[in-house]
Amino acid sequence: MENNDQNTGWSLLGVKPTVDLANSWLQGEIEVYVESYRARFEWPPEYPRRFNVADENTPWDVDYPAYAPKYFVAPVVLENDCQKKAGGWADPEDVSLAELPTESFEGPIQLNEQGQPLNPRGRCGMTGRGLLGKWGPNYAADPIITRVNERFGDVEMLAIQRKDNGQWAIPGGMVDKGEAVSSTLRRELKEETGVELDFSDAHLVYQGFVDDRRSTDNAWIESTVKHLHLTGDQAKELELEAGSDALSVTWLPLTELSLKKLYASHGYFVVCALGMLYKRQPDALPAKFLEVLASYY
Ligand code: RP5
Repeated sequence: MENNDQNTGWSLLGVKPTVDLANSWLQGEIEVYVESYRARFEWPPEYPRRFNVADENTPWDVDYPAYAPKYFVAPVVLENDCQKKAGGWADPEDVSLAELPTESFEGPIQLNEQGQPLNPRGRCGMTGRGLLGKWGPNYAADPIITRVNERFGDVEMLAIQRKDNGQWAIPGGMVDKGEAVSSTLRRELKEETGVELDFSDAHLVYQGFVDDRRSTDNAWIESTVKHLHLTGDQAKELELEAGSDALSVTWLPLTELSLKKLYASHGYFVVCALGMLYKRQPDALPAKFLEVLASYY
Protein backbone atom coordinates (compact mmCIF):
# COMPACT_ATOMS: atom_id res chain seq x y z
CA MET A 1 0.00 0.00 0.00
CA GLU A 2 1.29 3.47 -0.85
CA ASN A 3 2.48 5.34 2.20
CA ASN A 4 1.46 8.93 1.67
CA ASP A 5 -0.39 11.70 3.45
CA GLN A 6 -3.67 11.09 1.63
CA ASN A 7 -4.18 7.50 2.61
CA THR A 8 -2.68 7.33 6.06
CA GLY A 9 -4.23 10.27 7.86
CA TRP A 10 -1.06 11.86 9.21
CA SER A 11 -3.01 15.10 9.06
CA LEU A 12 -4.91 14.40 12.29
CA LEU A 13 -1.98 15.60 14.39
CA GLY A 14 0.21 16.90 11.60
CA VAL A 15 3.03 14.50 12.54
CA LYS A 16 4.43 11.69 10.44
CA PRO A 17 5.37 8.49 12.23
CA THR A 18 9.07 7.77 12.33
CA VAL A 19 8.62 4.01 11.99
CA ASP A 20 8.64 2.30 8.63
CA LEU A 21 4.99 1.36 8.21
CA ALA A 22 5.80 -0.18 4.83
CA ASN A 23 7.53 -3.02 6.71
CA SER A 24 5.01 -3.29 9.50
CA TRP A 25 2.60 -6.16 10.25
CA LEU A 26 -0.12 -3.57 9.57
CA GLN A 27 0.51 -3.97 5.84
CA GLY A 28 -0.67 -7.57 5.65
CA GLU A 29 -3.96 -9.27 6.46
CA ILE A 30 -4.50 -9.05 10.25
CA GLU A 31 -5.01 -12.61 11.42
CA VAL A 32 -5.43 -12.96 15.15
CA TYR A 33 -3.76 -16.02 16.70
CA VAL A 34 -3.36 -16.33 20.46
CA GLU A 35 -0.43 -18.31 21.87
CA SER A 36 -0.50 -19.99 25.25
CA TYR A 37 1.97 -18.24 27.57
CA ARG A 38 0.15 -16.92 30.64
CA ALA A 39 -1.81 -20.20 30.60
CA ARG A 40 1.50 -22.03 31.17
CA PHE A 41 3.55 -19.70 33.35
CA GLU A 42 1.03 -17.77 35.49
CA TRP A 43 -1.76 -18.82 37.84
CA PRO A 44 -4.14 -17.26 40.38
CA PRO A 45 -3.05 -17.38 44.06
CA GLU A 46 -5.51 -20.18 44.89
CA TYR A 47 -3.88 -22.58 42.35
CA PRO A 48 -1.05 -24.98 43.18
CA ARG A 49 2.19 -24.41 41.26
CA ARG A 50 1.98 -25.37 37.58
CA PHE A 51 4.19 -28.14 36.23
CA ASN A 52 6.71 -26.39 33.99
CA VAL A 53 6.15 -27.44 30.36
CA ALA A 54 8.81 -26.51 27.80
CA ASP A 55 7.55 -25.27 24.40
CA GLU A 56 8.45 -28.51 22.62
CA ASN A 57 6.43 -30.60 25.11
CA THR A 58 3.16 -28.68 24.87
CA PRO A 59 1.56 -30.56 21.90
CA TRP A 60 -0.61 -33.50 22.98
CA ASP A 61 0.88 -35.74 20.31
CA VAL A 62 4.38 -35.38 21.80
CA ASP A 63 5.06 -38.32 24.11
CA TYR A 64 5.92 -36.88 27.56
CA PRO A 65 6.00 -39.63 30.23
CA ALA A 66 7.59 -37.30 32.83
CA TYR A 67 4.57 -34.99 32.73
CA ALA A 68 3.08 -34.88 36.27
CA PRO A 69 0.73 -31.89 36.62
CA LYS A 70 -1.36 -31.39 39.78
CA TYR A 71 -5.14 -31.78 39.60
CA PHE A 72 -7.03 -28.76 40.92
CA VAL A 73 -10.64 -27.66 41.04
CA ALA A 74 -11.54 -24.63 43.14
CA PRO A 75 -14.13 -25.14 45.94
CA VAL A 76 -16.30 -22.38 44.43
CA VAL A 77 -16.61 -24.47 41.25
CA LEU A 78 -17.67 -27.60 43.18
CA GLU A 79 -20.20 -25.54 45.18
CA ASN A 80 -21.80 -24.33 41.96
CA ASP A 81 -22.38 -27.72 40.35
CA CYS A 82 -25.49 -27.13 38.20
CA GLN A 83 -26.75 -30.66 38.93
CA LYS A 84 -26.65 -30.06 42.70
CA LYS A 85 -27.48 -26.37 43.05
CA ALA A 86 -30.30 -24.41 41.39
CA GLY A 87 -28.71 -21.67 39.28
CA GLY A 88 -25.25 -23.27 39.58
CA TRP A 89 -22.92 -22.18 36.76
CA ALA A 90 -20.49 -25.11 36.85
CA ASP A 91 -20.46 -28.56 35.27
CA PRO A 92 -20.52 -31.62 37.54
CA GLU A 93 -17.10 -32.73 38.69
CA ASP A 94 -17.71 -36.17 37.16
CA VAL A 95 -16.93 -35.40 33.51
CA SER A 96 -19.13 -38.29 32.31
CA LEU A 97 -22.18 -36.41 33.70
CA ALA A 98 -21.31 -33.15 31.91
CA GLU A 99 -22.77 -32.13 28.55
CA LEU A 100 -19.60 -31.64 26.55
CA PRO A 101 -19.53 -29.82 23.22
CA THR A 102 -17.80 -31.67 20.40
CA GLU A 103 -16.29 -28.52 18.92
CA SER A 104 -15.43 -24.94 19.77
CA PHE A 105 -14.13 -21.89 17.86
CA GLU A 106 -10.80 -23.72 17.82
CA GLY A 107 -12.21 -26.76 15.96
CA PRO A 108 -13.06 -30.31 17.10
CA ILE A 109 -12.40 -30.91 20.81
CA GLN A 110 -10.08 -33.83 21.63
CA LEU A 111 -10.73 -35.95 24.72
CA ASN A 112 -8.21 -37.91 26.80
CA GLU A 113 -8.72 -41.50 28.02
CA GLN A 114 -10.77 -40.27 30.99
CA GLY A 115 -13.11 -38.40 28.63
CA GLN A 116 -11.75 -35.01 29.71
CA PRO A 117 -11.46 -32.29 27.02
CA LEU A 118 -7.92 -31.30 26.02
CA ASN A 119 -6.79 -27.68 25.79
CA PRO A 120 -6.37 -26.75 22.09
CA ARG A 121 -2.98 -25.09 22.85
CA GLY A 122 -1.66 -28.24 24.49
CA ARG A 123 -0.32 -28.97 27.98
CA CYS A 124 -0.30 -26.11 30.44
CA GLY A 125 0.93 -27.75 33.63
CA MET A 126 -2.32 -28.35 35.53
CA THR A 127 -5.31 -30.68 35.17
CA GLY A 128 -8.91 -30.31 36.38
CA ARG A 129 -10.88 -27.11 35.91
CA GLY A 130 -9.19 -24.72 38.34
CA LEU A 131 -11.49 -21.72 38.70
CA LEU A 132 -13.37 -22.39 35.46
CA GLY A 133 -16.86 -23.84 35.65
CA LYS A 134 -17.03 -25.76 32.38
CA TRP A 135 -15.02 -28.72 31.20
CA GLY A 136 -13.56 -27.61 27.84
CA PRO A 137 -14.31 -24.16 26.44
CA ASN A 138 -15.70 -21.51 28.80
CA TYR A 139 -17.21 -18.84 26.59
CA ALA A 140 -16.63 -15.13 27.19
CA ALA A 141 -17.38 -11.92 25.30
CA ASP A 142 -15.10 -8.88 25.17
CA PRO A 143 -16.38 -5.45 24.07
CA ILE A 144 -13.54 -3.13 22.99
CA ILE A 145 -14.62 0.52 23.04
CA THR A 146 -12.10 3.12 21.85
CA ARG A 147 -11.96 6.84 21.13
CA VAL A 148 -9.41 9.51 20.25
CA ASN A 149 -9.03 11.99 23.10
CA GLU A 150 -9.23 15.19 21.08
CA ARG A 151 -7.51 17.27 23.79
CA PHE A 152 -4.37 15.16 24.11
CA GLY A 153 -4.41 13.24 20.83
CA ASP A 154 -4.22 9.91 22.67
CA VAL A 155 -6.13 6.82 21.64
CA GLU A 156 -8.01 5.54 24.68
CA MET A 157 -10.03 2.47 25.55
CA LEU A 158 -12.83 2.02 28.02
CA ALA A 159 -11.09 -0.14 30.62
CA ILE A 160 -11.93 -1.59 34.00
CA GLN A 161 -9.56 -2.48 36.78
CA ARG A 162 -10.23 -6.10 37.76
CA LYS A 163 -10.93 -6.91 41.39
CA ASP A 164 -9.14 -10.28 41.31
CA ASN A 165 -5.66 -8.98 40.45
CA GLY A 166 -5.85 -5.19 39.96
CA GLN A 167 -4.96 -5.40 36.24
CA TRP A 168 -6.65 -3.16 33.66
CA ALA A 169 -8.83 -5.08 31.23
CA ILE A 170 -11.51 -4.99 28.55
CA PRO A 171 -14.88 -4.95 30.38
CA GLY A 172 -15.74 -8.48 29.27
CA GLY A 173 -17.24 -11.47 31.00
CA MET A 174 -18.64 -14.95 30.67
CA VAL A 175 -21.58 -15.81 28.42
CA ASP A 176 -24.50 -17.03 30.55
CA LYS A 177 -26.25 -20.31 29.68
CA GLY A 178 -28.52 -19.76 26.66
CA GLU A 179 -27.45 -16.11 26.27
CA ALA A 180 -26.65 -14.64 22.82
CA VAL A 181 -23.12 -13.23 22.63
CA SER A 182 -24.48 -9.85 21.47
CA SER A 183 -26.44 -9.68 24.74
CA THR A 184 -23.37 -10.64 26.78
CA LEU A 185 -21.33 -7.85 25.18
CA ARG A 186 -24.04 -5.32 26.09
CA ARG A 187 -24.73 -6.70 29.54
CA GLU A 188 -21.08 -6.94 30.62
CA LEU A 189 -20.32 -3.44 29.37
CA LYS A 190 -23.30 -2.05 31.29
CA GLU A 191 -22.56 -4.05 34.47
CA GLU A 192 -18.87 -3.20 34.57
CA THR A 193 -18.76 0.38 33.27
CA GLY A 194 -22.32 1.74 33.50
CA VAL A 195 -22.24 2.39 29.73
CA GLU A 196 -25.01 1.23 27.38
CA LEU A 197 -24.10 0.76 23.72
CA ASP A 198 -25.56 -1.04 20.73
CA PHE A 199 -23.26 -3.66 19.20
CA SER A 200 -25.10 -4.26 15.94
CA ASP A 201 -22.47 -2.22 14.03
CA ALA A 202 -19.50 -3.47 16.04
CA HIS A 203 -16.61 -5.13 14.16
CA LEU A 204 -15.75 -8.72 14.89
CA VAL A 205 -12.07 -8.89 15.83
CA TYR A 206 -11.65 -12.49 17.00
CA GLN A 207 -13.30 -15.68 18.17
CA GLY A 208 -11.12 -18.24 19.90
CA PHE A 209 -8.68 -19.14 22.69
CA VAL A 210 -7.74 -16.51 25.30
CA ASP A 211 -4.38 -16.72 27.07
CA ASP A 212 -5.88 -16.53 30.55
CA ARG A 213 -3.96 -17.51 33.71
CA ARG A 214 -6.96 -19.58 34.87
CA SER A 215 -6.56 -22.10 31.99
CA THR A 216 -5.86 -25.76 32.64
CA ASP A 217 -5.30 -28.81 30.44
CA ASN A 218 -9.05 -29.51 30.59
CA ALA A 219 -10.72 -26.09 30.83
CA TRP A 220 -9.95 -22.85 29.02
CA ILE A 221 -11.57 -19.56 27.90
CA GLU A 222 -12.65 -18.76 24.33
CA SER A 223 -13.95 -15.28 23.60
CA THR A 224 -15.83 -13.32 20.97
CA VAL A 225 -14.13 -9.93 20.72
CA LYS A 226 -15.95 -7.02 19.11
CA HIS A 227 -14.85 -3.42 18.58
CA LEU A 228 -16.67 -0.09 18.49
CA HIS A 229 -14.67 3.08 17.82
CA LEU A 230 -16.60 6.13 19.02
CA THR A 231 -16.42 9.72 17.84
CA GLY A 232 -15.47 12.34 20.43
CA ASP A 233 -19.10 13.45 20.65
CA GLN A 234 -20.42 9.91 21.16
CA ALA A 235 -17.83 9.28 23.88
CA LYS A 236 -18.59 12.58 25.66
CA GLU A 237 -22.18 11.45 26.21
CA LEU A 238 -21.14 8.41 28.25
CA GLU A 239 -21.22 8.42 32.02
CA LEU A 240 -18.82 5.93 33.56
CA GLU A 241 -19.63 4.06 36.75
CA ALA A 242 -17.62 1.07 37.96
CA GLY A 243 -19.77 -2.01 38.61
CA SER A 244 -19.41 -4.49 41.44
CA ASP A 245 -16.82 -6.63 39.56
CA ALA A 246 -14.52 -3.65 38.95
CA LEU A 247 -12.33 -1.53 41.24
CA SER A 248 -12.57 1.37 38.80
CA VAL A 249 -13.38 2.34 35.23
CA THR A 250 -11.64 4.87 33.03
CA TRP A 251 -10.71 5.94 29.51
CA LEU A 252 -7.24 4.37 29.55
CA PRO A 253 -4.63 6.03 27.26
CA LEU A 254 -3.09 3.32 25.08
CA THR A 255 0.70 3.23 25.04
CA GLU A 256 3.14 0.40 24.43
CA LEU A 257 3.33 -0.10 28.20
CA SER A 258 -0.38 0.14 29.06
CA LEU A 259 -1.21 -2.30 26.23
CA LYS A 260 1.39 -4.83 27.44
CA LYS A 261 0.08 -4.64 31.01
CA LEU A 262 -3.55 -5.41 30.12
CA TYR A 263 -5.10 -8.63 31.46
CA ALA A 264 -4.70 -11.95 29.56
CA SER A 265 -4.62 -11.41 25.74
CA HIS A 266 -6.45 -8.08 25.94
CA GLY A 267 -3.52 -5.90 24.80
CA TYR A 268 -3.16 -8.02 21.67
CA PHE A 269 -6.92 -7.92 21.01
CA VAL A 270 -6.95 -4.10 21.29
CA VAL A 271 -3.92 -3.74 18.99
CA CYS A 272 -5.56 -6.01 16.39
CA ALA A 273 -8.88 -4.15 16.68
CA LEU A 274 -7.14 -0.82 16.07
CA GLY A 275 -5.03 -2.27 13.26
CA MET A 276 -8.24 -3.41 11.58
CA LEU A 277 -9.75 0.06 12.12
CA TYR A 278 -6.67 1.64 10.51
CA LYS A 279 -7.16 -0.58 7.47
CA ARG A 280 -10.85 0.32 7.12
CA GLN A 281 -10.37 3.98 7.93
CA PRO A 282 -6.77 5.22 7.84
CA ASP A 283 -7.75 8.70 9.03
CA ALA A 284 -9.31 7.45 12.25
CA LEU A 285 -6.07 7.24 14.27
CA PRO A 286 -3.47 9.92 15.04
CA ALA A 287 -0.05 9.45 13.43
CA LYS A 288 1.77 9.15 16.74
CA PHE A 289 -0.45 6.17 17.63
CA LEU A 290 0.44 4.34 14.42
CA GLU A 291 3.95 4.05 15.85
CA VAL A 292 2.56 2.24 18.87
CA LEU A 293 0.63 -0.14 16.61
CA ALA A 294 3.48 -0.70 14.18
CA SER A 295 6.00 -1.47 16.92
CA TYR A 296 3.74 -3.93 18.75
CA TYR A 297 5.69 -6.99 17.68
C1 RP5 B 1 -10.81 -13.26 29.90
O1 RP5 B 1 -11.59 -13.35 31.07
C2 RP5 B 1 -11.81 -12.95 28.80
O2 RP5 B 1 -11.13 -12.29 27.75
C3 RP5 B 1 -12.83 -12.08 29.51
O3 RP5 B 1 -12.47 -10.73 29.45
C4 RP5 B 1 -12.72 -12.51 30.97
C5 RP5 B 1 -13.93 -13.22 31.49
O4 RP5 B 1 -13.76 -13.59 32.83
P1 RP5 B 1 -14.32 -12.76 34.06
O5 RP5 B 1 -14.02 -11.29 33.79
O6 RP5 B 1 -15.79 -12.99 34.08
O7 RP5 B 1 -13.58 -13.26 35.25
O8 RP5 B 1 -10.13 -14.41 29.65
